[in-house]
Amino acid sequence: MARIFDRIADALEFKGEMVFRVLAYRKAARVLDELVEDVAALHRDGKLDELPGIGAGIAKKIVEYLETGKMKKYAEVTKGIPDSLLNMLDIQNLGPKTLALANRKLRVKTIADLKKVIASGKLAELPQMGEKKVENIRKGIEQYEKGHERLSIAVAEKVAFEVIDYLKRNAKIKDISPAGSLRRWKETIGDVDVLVTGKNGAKIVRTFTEYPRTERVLAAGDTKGSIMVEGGVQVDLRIVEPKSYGAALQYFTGSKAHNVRCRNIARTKGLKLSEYGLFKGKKIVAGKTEEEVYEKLGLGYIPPELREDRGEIEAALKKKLPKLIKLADINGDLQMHSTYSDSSATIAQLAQAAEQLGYQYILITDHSRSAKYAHGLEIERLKRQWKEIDKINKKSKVHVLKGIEVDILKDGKLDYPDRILEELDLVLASIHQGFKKNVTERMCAAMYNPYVDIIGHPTGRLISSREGYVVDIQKVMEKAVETGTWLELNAFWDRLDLSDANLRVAKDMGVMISIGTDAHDTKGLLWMKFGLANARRGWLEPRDVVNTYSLKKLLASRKLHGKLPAF
Ligand code: DGT
Ligand code: CA
Ligand code: CA
Ligand code: ZN
Repeated sequence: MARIFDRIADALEFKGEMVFRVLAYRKAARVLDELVEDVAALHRDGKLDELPGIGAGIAKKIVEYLETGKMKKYAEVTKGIPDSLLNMLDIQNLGPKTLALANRKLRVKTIADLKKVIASGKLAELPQMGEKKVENIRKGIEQYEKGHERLSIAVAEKVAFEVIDYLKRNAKIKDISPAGSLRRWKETIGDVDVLVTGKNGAKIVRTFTEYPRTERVLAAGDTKGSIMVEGGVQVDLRIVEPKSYGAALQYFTGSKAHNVRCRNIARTKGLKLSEYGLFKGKKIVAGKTEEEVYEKLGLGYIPPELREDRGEIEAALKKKLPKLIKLADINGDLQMHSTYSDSSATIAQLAQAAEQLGYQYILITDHSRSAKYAHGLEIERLKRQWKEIDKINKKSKVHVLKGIEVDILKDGKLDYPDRILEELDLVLASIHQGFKKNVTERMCAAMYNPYVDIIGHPTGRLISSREGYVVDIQKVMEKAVETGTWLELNAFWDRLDLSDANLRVAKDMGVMISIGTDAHDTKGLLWMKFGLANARRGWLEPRDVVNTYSLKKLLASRKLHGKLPAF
């Protein structure tokens, strides 16, 4: 149902409908998508109109769909507009008006068509287009295609979890584990790999191909199978014997580059490593568990997140592997939004959800007043929020910290005066406007403000769709160390910003990292695991991350309480 509402919004946008009507459908789509309860049950109990953002008109359409399985509005607005065309609205820099024009004048219906009219120069000749606009669209297509050939970690993880759960319940298997890039927790995943042990391989593969969400069976044999799951996710399954499970897991976890190094090390020891085991001549010396394989190679266990041949082999040989941070080390979440701005969760609900995660503290970071699109807080409302937080803290086990995600404005100033920032426990400053204009300078200026503790999503990328700011991140890191400002690792799966590579550099420079989920509902707090995955891929240890601090230490580590400010 959420997808249908999104499609209606796309079609209306394409037709040049008024923005507020489009937004109403988008909002409905998001609310439904994030809904925990059964929508049919809500309807039965007459509670549909209690959903935030669902007006009478939308509620009627939900009921129509529940009762008839169809929605007239959907058929009406999408009539004559192919899906391939609407999908193109996700391309950055290509607005609905331009798309409609290209469709009408140049018969553009697919991305391939669009690329053709860009190459031929015909798109640039349309009224009000020009070379520069077209160049931006071309870049948008590039980014879109990059983002769509690989899956986000969040999508892949969910599919893998469901397939593994299905196999555990329906097939006779002994061990089961994800492998490949998913087990290494890469930010994007090409396909999902799953490894199992069990007696009857052919039967396990058959059960696998009967997974209810299978769209297509790509391969099915005695030791491997491959399916395409709804939504275009490929899942590869391998079956091995228990005596080879560890070696196979090592092999199929990859990365290829890491495996090449491992095999070479085996060779120098007069051994041979394959997916069947570690062999001396014909005799197997290790294979049951990954631990024994790594042990016998003289490396000691290397966590999957490090297996990229980025120095982990050298570190392992010297027994200098990092003691990676774990989810259990995390004492709190340092970025989230409440109903005061654009989230569906109240502060009390967030505190309660955080308690279930065993946290000591959370930082509420609603948007500041310039963020009109996100219902940013005027000073009056911010002050009202403080009162509510004080009240909640009297009862709550989790300490709610007063914070803000204050906009770094186009001129480099912050969206609130210092006298307001001073009142907050922690201040997170982020760029949401002017992505190309003096970003480095503006961020540095923000870091020189004694009340700014954290810079939010420092590169501004969206993995699936946006490249991010034009920013000298090295310089930002230098200033972060100099001023004692923390840089954020945003755990939202489409940001994961700082990236693993940037985190590694930051760690070596001595930058402190602050992890925030940027949750806009209580479920969003669970994204912490993606942040942790990225942190581990960036070699971070507990001491590199302020979320491992106790509440007391966290507050004592703010720049105003430490060695600074000398500026
Ligand atoms: P992906 O799916 O593109 O995100 O990346 P991976 O790493 O999951 O790659 P995939 O699915 O092609 O293969 C899974 C693992 O199997 C890979 O990480 C290492 C192993 N593997 C696959 N093909 C080869 C190969 O030709 N040589 C070696 N050494 N290992 C391989
Ligand atoms: Ca894979
Ligand atoms: Ca694969
Ligand atoms: Zn933000």
